Amino acid sequence: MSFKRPVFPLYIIAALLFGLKTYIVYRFVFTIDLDNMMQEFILLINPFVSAFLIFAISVWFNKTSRQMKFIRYTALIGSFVVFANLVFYRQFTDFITIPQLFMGSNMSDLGSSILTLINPFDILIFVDAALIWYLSKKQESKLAVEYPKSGKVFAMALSLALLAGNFFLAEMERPQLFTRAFDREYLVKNIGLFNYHVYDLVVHSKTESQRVFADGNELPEIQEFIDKNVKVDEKSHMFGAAEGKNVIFINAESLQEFVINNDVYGEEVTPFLNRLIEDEDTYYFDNFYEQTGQGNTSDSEFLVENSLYPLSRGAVFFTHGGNEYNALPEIIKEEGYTSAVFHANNKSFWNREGMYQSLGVDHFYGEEAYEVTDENSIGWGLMDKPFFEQSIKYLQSLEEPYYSKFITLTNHFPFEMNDEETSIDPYDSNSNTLNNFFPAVRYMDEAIEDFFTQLKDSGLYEDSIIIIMGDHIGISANHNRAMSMYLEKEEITPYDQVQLQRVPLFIHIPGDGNGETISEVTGQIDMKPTILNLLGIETEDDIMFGNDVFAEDRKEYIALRNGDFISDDYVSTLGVCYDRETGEPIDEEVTETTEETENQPMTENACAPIQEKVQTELSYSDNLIYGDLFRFINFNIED
Ligand code: GP9
Ligand code: MN
Repeated sequence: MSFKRPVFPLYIIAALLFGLKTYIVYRFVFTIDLDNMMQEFILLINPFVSAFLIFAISVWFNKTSRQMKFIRYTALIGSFVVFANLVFYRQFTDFITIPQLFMGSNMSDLGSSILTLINPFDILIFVDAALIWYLSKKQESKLAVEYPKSGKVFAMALSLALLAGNFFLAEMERPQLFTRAFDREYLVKNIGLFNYHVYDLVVHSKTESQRVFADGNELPEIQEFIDKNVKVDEKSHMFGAAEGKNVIFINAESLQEFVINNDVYGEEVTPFLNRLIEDEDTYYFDNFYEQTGQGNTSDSEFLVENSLYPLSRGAVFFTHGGNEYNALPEIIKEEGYTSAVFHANNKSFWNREGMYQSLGVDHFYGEEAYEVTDENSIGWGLMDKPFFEQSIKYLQSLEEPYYSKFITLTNHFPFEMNDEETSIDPYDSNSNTLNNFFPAVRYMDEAIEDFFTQLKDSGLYEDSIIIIMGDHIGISANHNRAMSMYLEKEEITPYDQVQLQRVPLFIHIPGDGNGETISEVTGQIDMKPTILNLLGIETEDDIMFGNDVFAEDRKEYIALRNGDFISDDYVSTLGVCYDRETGEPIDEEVTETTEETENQPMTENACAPIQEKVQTELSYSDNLIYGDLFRFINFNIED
């Protein structure tokens, strides 16, 4: 049987071009950290390995026209995947996960943000696909392959061998690469964007099947871990301090701690909040961390309402919006509280409408509850000042006592402001995002000040406590150069990066008089137990991973969603243990030297014992959500 060998097979041309393009994007467009030559090498080979793997499938098509069609569509779809990840990366410094693809409604709502994330030069990403398209149509006879079976098997075997080689190097460079699934940058830089997506798909199917097979068997083990490591026996001195009062919770969009008591060219960024810290009725927490993942605001809401961690992939509001929970609104309803959320955005954004039902929220005032015009909106929608102003009437109509949450919107990337509402000058650096952040934060500060006045004027203030919490960072690591300039630091180290994850927390209790600044390490996971304690509500057997922020005896660490943590003494990030006070890395200690290990003593990092607990805690929280385990528990409130 005769077969045809082409001049140069198109699938190889396509793999080379596609590999080269992907490498250029990895190396020069994504900001992937490379620490050594091995990492450089792996990053160089993996785009070619995965491109070869995909394009080599084409040799199995017997009809050359089908073969050509496969190659050109693969090049086009592949280019689109690179482009989509790039746009996503510019916003989130992260790669797309499968659950996020199902959040189309959110993506389309990105509106003005999306346009700022696309660059005209991005069109170059499609150049190779266009060339392949042309060649596949015009030069089919010269470039198509008709191999005998042995040739096909050889192409496949070669591509799999290359892949195995790549995986082997990757696993050597980064042990446990595949088990630390949340470290997406490591996955992409070691196995490539496309293999990462395949891996993500496999993980996704696995977690989906977890619910089906779950039977609640794990619950005693989780409860035991919580009893031993999390639960505090003593009630804090603030137990019942706000009994029967209304709770007004302000979710302050993208508000970070570093702007508090700070200035831009001599102008205070948050004059109202700074004064609020000094108020005798305010408890201010300056070492309070956000613990969100890919679900941003919705993740912070999830943490607050449940004292569970959001997921490492996707937004739990989307992926597990139908689960059973034992959320704060449900618990306090038993004590006669009404709950309401105010947010002038689409109700479907982050699947809030669906999730709020699962969390037991009684009323959700979304965009349609507000009068939104061109004049009173900017960026993502209704500006914060009219938002608060228009909310007062609804707040007055709620049955007391209530737990209400206000989610602000103006201080959201890309931090657009109009001239009339801009009170301070932007910063001047190479990052427009950071520059514009300051005037937008100042606007939010003014909006919150006005809201306090309105609460007082309408008589709602006295019977309420007001909690203000930053939901997550607004300035990502992409802006580190500008950030280091603003903070007058030589560089932003990984330690600094963790410290930048601090967001402000204010607990303002009118009439309290004992307010102070509290510097204990605390986090969003602590909000549910804190609010329950303030209201004097005791729960029996609840599953929570946080503590009351006022408790003397607290869990020894705050875990971040990526597995990093902060304890009294240490900050652990990217596998390095830092002294929390000095920010200096701590040398590994030699823990064991046996005969066999004499040449290579075993070392242990000071953070290791806590690290282990953090991993266990995060995975227990994940299991509770993936297995929908709350459906197997009957919760009771203590009388
Ligand atoms: C949108 C608001 C902002 O409704 O919550 O979204 P974010 O991107 O911060 O999650
Ligand atoms: Mn947000």
